[in-house]
Amino acid sequence: MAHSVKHVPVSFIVSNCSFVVFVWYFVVALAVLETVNADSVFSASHTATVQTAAARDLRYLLYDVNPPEGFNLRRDVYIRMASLVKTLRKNGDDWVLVLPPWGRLYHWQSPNIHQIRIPWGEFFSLTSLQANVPVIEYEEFIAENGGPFIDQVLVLQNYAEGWTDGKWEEKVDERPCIEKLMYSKDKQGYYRGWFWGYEQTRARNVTCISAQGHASIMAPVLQNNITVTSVMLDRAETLLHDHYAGKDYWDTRRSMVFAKHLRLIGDDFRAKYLNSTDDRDHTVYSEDWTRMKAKLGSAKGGPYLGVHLRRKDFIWGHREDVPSLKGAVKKMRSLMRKHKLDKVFIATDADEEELKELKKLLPDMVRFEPSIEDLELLKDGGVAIIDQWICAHARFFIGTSVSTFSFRIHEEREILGFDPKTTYNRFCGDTEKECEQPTHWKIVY
Ligand SMILES: Nc1nc2c(ncn2[C@@H]2O[C@H](COP(=O)(O)OP(=O)(O)O)[C@@H](O)[C@H]2O)c(=O)[nH]1
Ligand SMILES: [Mg+2]
Repeated sequence: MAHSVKHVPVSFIVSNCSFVVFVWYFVVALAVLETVNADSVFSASHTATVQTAAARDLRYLLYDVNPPEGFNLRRDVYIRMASLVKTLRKNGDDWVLVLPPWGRLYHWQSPNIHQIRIPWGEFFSLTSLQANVPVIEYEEFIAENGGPFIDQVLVLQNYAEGWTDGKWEEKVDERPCIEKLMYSKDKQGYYRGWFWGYEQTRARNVTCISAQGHASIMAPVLQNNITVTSVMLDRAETLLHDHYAGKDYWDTRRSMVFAKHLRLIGDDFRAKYLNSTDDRDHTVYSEDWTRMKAKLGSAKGGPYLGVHLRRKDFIWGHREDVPSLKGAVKKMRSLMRKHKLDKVFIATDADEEELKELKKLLPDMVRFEPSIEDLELLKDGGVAIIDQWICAHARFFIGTSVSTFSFRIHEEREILGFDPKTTYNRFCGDTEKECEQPTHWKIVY
């Protein structure tokens, strides 16, 4: 729980600084003039429909996340949705989670490459995901479902009135939409909107739901108040983790194995430029995540310092907890001395100007820099994963304060069995007084 709260400032900063995203949002909002006039999904007629069939009905849960959110918060939301699907499956119907195609992410700015409608299989191992909870790609859903139709979209939102009497309680209610709806009715009466770039996709119904609580709070609504086959939760990040860092969280997290081709590229790079191999570094990975149970402290890691240096929107806000480049380099040099490492691998989203400065300050730094051809193949998401994979194999790692990109590296290192002292480290701001270090979240197997 404490951890989910920590995410809040990140989204806040992203939402405020992503001017381009803001403008885009505005344009879309203007285009959407229709207000929702939907059947009440909470109406008595729905509730009265008792399921009598013995066979479990096949049902689909789709979801999407607030557009400005980045890749790694989206990975976190997947964990929440997987948890909800597990709850739903325990209670009745045969629910399947439909993976929202990747694309249109604000940070994926490489020019001239096609980055939309990307299936999860390009970034993650589908068989690994499936060993945790039934999932299918969106295009499979279209095929199985007999067309690009989603029966019901539920747009999740907070409560307009906030917490009543300053008291937190879990609740969910159908409410009027607070924000302007991002869906509009077409001539046939279907709802059109952003469905991951699939322009033929439409929804039969759209309703707003105020929800305050953990993901499985939606289970009774999906089971009792809604009887249609496919339901999409939009703004799914509104829901919190059922149990952050509990067994179910870690099962899902461990199942999010990176696609093999990305791991192989990362491994080749480690061998070639960082003198790092799994055998020597005790980071042997099992293809089957259910059998991966490395002892804490067993991984040694390659002879390099791994760094995640988050810039862009993290420095635009002049945040106190993010260092200057000079400050960061000073810290890197001191860590290299302390741990007797003569190589440093840097993953960063720094712009060209900052990169130039960084190279001047630290001429020996190693970075993964794909050619244009490689980038077309891997896309920005694949490059980010390779960066994370290489950082995850370093003898010592230091990341950036409250970056979900860094958090996902922590988890990867925890899975590989690193000593927590080598993982839960972050840069301090140049003038930051209390520089609290990241929390160690232990795997529950
Ligand atoms: N390749 C690469 N991309 C990065 C790096 N840091 C940030 N990014 C990009 O910027 C995005 C940051 O958003 P997000 O994943 O939500 O992480 P957060 O904003 O740091 O919490 C990532 O998804 C990447 O696209 C990095 O070190 N390497
Ligand atoms: Mg982000």
